[in-house]
Amino acid sequence: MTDRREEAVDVLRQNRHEGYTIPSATLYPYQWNWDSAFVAVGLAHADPAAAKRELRTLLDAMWPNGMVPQIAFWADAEGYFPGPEEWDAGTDEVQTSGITQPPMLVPAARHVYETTGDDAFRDELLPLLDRHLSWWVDERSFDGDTVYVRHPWATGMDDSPAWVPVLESFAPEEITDDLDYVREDRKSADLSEQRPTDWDYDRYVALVRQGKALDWDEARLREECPFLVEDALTNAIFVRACDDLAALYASAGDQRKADEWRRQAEHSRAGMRERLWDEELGTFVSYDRVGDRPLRVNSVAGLIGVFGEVPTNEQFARLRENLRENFLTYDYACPSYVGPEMDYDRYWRGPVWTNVNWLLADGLRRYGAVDLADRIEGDSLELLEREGFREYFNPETGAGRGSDRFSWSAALYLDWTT
Ligand code: 9YW
Repeated sequence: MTDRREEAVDVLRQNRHEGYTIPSATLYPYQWNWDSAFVAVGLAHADPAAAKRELRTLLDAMWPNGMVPQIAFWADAEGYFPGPEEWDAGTDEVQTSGITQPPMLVPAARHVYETTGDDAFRDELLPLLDRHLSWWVDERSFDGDTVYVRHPWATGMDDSPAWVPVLESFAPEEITDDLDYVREDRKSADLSEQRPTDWDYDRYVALVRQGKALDWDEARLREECPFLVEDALTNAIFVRACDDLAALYASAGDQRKADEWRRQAEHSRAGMRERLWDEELGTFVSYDRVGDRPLRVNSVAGLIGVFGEVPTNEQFARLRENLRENFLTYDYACPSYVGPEMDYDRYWRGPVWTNVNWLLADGLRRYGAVDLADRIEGDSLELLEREGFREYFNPETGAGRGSDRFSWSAALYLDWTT
């Protein structure tokens, strides 16, 4: 094993708690939803038992209605805001946050199943994954095709410039009367230039306090929450998740269920092509259901449509052009956002993230764009080898940013180098 691979295994071992892996010992001390999915992908070869356990623990945090939370607070920890009391949500089993994250756990489950060939694991997970994706359709879709989220943290790309018009559309005081809080994510001075701003944070916290005041009731939140967004990234992963669930059912011999989820994937894909495609930008964009408007920004989120094989061939030709002309002109692929508010060092406003690169490269291979996928994977490996397992990277200098010994960076390094 190379030194870097050994180090990756070590990062994951050190970040592992009882049955799950925390994203970062310095910033994120609990179980996060899509982080665990990427960790499971990376562990599938290196430690298959831990990969399966990771997903089982995540599904243990599922709410009775089928929502899989963004955070599961399995054990007490210091240093994260908002913590369990602030969210005041969860199940008899575990306290959780009151929002979800992109359903990456389904593609991860398929990956782990196909790597291990463990039929019992597949059969155990099938009904749980089915319940989760059914929740998206039943609780989080206006039209039965595309799905929505109700917090920037649920998108996984918290401070994307796409959310600004929605966050501007309400004053935090309109939805909560308590805006007192202390941030935990900027304790070290050098991080404050790399994290979301206070303006963003006030709105994130107000949305949490509104949710809590409404007892996380989906129907009431659908009426009152000012942030109801059909996120391009979540939808791309949702479409892929439906296809992957169909494939898992097919391998288990349940053709009826396989057909049902294949049809849902097609239906959701058609909805995305029709409503979320932006021909001028050459990408998918998110849609604000409250303001009834597209959120037109050139974010890598929209390119990840390829992960769900969403673009038609014509749309793909345009998307590839956009990728080449606007994203691959930086020294390191692939910046998370390009446009007027681009900031090379701030979180989802420009830096390169390895999980996004992994999704994009996987999707590009599905379209036969091997050269582009190789470029993205090659840059990711170069960054990880040179800078270590950082949370994100400056797309021009390649400098590592955010926390170090970050779990999904280590996990995806393992997957790429297997
Ligand atoms: C938060 C844990 C999470 C990731 C998100 C990333 C950040 C902040 O950290 O979110 O407090 O949840 O944006 O994608 O899951 O690594």
